[in-house]
Amino acid sequence: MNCLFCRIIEGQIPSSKVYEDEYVLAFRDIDPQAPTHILIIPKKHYDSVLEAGPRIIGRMTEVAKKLAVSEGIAENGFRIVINTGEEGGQSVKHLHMHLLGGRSMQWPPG
Ligand code: DGP
Repeated sequence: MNCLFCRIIEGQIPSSKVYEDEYVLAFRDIDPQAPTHILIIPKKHYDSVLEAGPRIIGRMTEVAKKLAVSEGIAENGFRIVINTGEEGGQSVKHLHMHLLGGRSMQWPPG
């Protein structure tokens, strides 16, 4: 299996897991861009959000919301990001949602 995040799902690469169910895995980003930086990924491989349907996107979003509360970033605010494609800054070709919080965010993003 060539996909990095599929290997994390299979346990072949260690990760700091914060949530797991039948469909979704969430773990801390190896290169955090904020005090809380969690990646939420589907267990089924999709190259990007372009391939994924509303059910899995909805599940991932619900997990992100729950984690925002449990991480203590819901009240002050947080950001959910899905980088897509080259110009979107997607470096890992397995759909993932970034949950970022714990600091003030800038807009527009770089
Ligand atoms: P993106 O640039 O949107 O494709 O985000 C990919 C993210 O994945 C990036 O923030 C760094 C993170 N990442 C890359 N390799 C690993 C890894 O082996 N473990 C973990 N936990 N995160 C990783």
